[in-house]
Amino acid sequence: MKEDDFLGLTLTEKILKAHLVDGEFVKGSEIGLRIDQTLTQDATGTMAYLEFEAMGIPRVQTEKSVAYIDHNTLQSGFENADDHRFIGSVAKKHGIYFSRPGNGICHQVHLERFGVPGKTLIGSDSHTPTGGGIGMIAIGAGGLDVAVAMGGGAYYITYPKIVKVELIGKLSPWVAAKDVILEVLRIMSVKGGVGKVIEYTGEGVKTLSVPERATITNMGAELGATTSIFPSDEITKEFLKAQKREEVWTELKADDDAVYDEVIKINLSELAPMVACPHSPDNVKSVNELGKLKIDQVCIGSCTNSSLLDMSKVAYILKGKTVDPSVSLSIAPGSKQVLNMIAKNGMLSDMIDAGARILESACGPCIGMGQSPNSKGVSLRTFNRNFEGRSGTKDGQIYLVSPEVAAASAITGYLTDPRELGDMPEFLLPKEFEINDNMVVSPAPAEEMESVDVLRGPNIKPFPTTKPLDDKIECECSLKVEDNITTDHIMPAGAKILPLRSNIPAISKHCFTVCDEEFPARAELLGESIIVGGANYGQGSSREHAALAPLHLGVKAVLVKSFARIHRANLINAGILPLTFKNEDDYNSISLGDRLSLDNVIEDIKNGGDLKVKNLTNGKEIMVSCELSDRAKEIVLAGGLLSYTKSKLSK
Ligand code: MIC
Ligand code: SF4
Repeated sequence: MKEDDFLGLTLTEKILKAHLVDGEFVKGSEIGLRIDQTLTQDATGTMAYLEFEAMGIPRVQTEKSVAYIDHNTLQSGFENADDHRFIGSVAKKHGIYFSRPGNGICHQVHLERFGVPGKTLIGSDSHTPTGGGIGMIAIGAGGLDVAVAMGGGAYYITYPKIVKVELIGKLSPWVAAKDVILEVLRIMSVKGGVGKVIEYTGEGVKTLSVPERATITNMGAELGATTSIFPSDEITKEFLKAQKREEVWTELKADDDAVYDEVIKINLSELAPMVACPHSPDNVKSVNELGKLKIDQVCIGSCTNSSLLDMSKVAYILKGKTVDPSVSLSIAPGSKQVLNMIAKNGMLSDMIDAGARILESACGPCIGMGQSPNSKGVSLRTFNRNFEGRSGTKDGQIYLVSPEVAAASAITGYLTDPRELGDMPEFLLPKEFEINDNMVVSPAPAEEMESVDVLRGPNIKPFPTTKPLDDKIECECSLKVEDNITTDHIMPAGAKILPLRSNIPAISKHCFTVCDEEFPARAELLGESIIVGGANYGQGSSREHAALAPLHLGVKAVLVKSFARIHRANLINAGILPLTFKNEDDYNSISLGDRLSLDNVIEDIKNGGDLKVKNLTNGKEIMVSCELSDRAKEIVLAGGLLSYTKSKLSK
């Protein structure tokens, strides 16, 4: 490609252009991208690999695909261990690197060891945009999309709007990268990023290290954004050099005359420590506004804030102190590299001395795998999500904060502004990280692939079957829900349910039980049904189980005011119709139990997606929309992406 093809472009456009394999560069239209790298984690990975196997492609076609084990590491039964073994064996057979349990959280490890500036990465986890911290276009996707990309297929997104977040100034002592992204969330809200890429620019960028940038791009997922990205500059180069990977560095930035769809300016010098209050990451207030909130628990870790830099700050604050007797403090360093380095430099000992409960390098409490707070417990967490019930305690009060706020508060027993700690030393990244990739297993060489056995446990059930779209749908509304329904509502996680991720019939019994205990039984009894919801339906995680469980329960269509990006794609991939109200007020015209009917579905979808829904219970007729790209139409008509891909491959 010629240099001057790139004049006047944003960084996002440059990378998208270099990877465009289908479609045109028109805002709002669908484009297909060549994917250089993929990642999976275990909670979504078993399904992704079952789907990959079903496509019948012997070896991954990407430059690098990595399978991580980091979510379901609490092995309270055989299920999770079986899943780990399955993923390890399938990875070996099909050309995928396998990051063993204990090696760390996928996003942290991928940033350290595998990410490459300017490359595209999709991951079966919504926080894949962490890679934007080193200038990747890194996007969270459903497992099936990742399986297709592993097979060499394109990944499709809506050509996004690009938001410039111009950073000026410099963070004050004890104010953190977490406070930057909380400020962006305060400004934009959890649905403000849908259909957009957030691109960080401005002189303030060079004051932020790679781990700080990665905290910001990681939690951009909570904006609903397609992804977030920082330029790849000298700071990126230093980070990669310290990881002994300098050779993968290239300089990447937007052109000076790049044109953006929206501009937001943030003066880093003016920010103060912030908190996202229960139960939404955009419910942001300053620490001072909240005052001396009494706390019961502090959890430090997760893919947002578990880097060596974060741990250094925490260790400094805890050194020589004792965790307040009324508080339980847990710390999960993000990777084996981080844990090993703090073990060697004495920081781990400072944490242990202070009374911290050290957890393995994994997602842990972030996904409700242990450390659920006490009843009505107030828990400060350095994580990225505080949805109701996600911690495992239904009435738990979860506040999201920076590691600095978390550590300072663990000592005092109440929400504390870390600026009260006085002068802050300069925290620097090491010139060299400790490198030892012995927990990453290489795939078998091509000539030995055949002989690798895939090891399947009894809990691993096949991908659910789908059938081509029916021309007439007539069924009841089996559930009516409000705005901002998260995938944690649709398909809850936590220690009890996560082990069922490889078993759709079993996990479906927990579908939507947070909102309505009776839903799974009711839907199953009805055989076929429609779910009705509000705005931003399906926000949060990438789990395709939030589409596969409804599919198993016979849900034919989901009719809402608006959808979150990944979940809408997952519904299409599962062959479930994603419908939106033409007039949002019509939401009020449907009640639970109403019988709904749609005729001429196939023709209407083919002709642009305006469909009439007759409410046979109250006689009302409303118009709904199912606007799909040509490719998405074919997928829905075929009964989902797997059937569509299989039929394409067989041709
Ligand atoms: C999450 O943070 O919600 C998860 C668990 O990482 C999910 C993936 C999953 O449900 O397995 C995500 O963010 O995509
Ligand atoms: Fe794991 Fe939490 Fe990050 Fe999801 S958000 S990948 S559960 S650490």
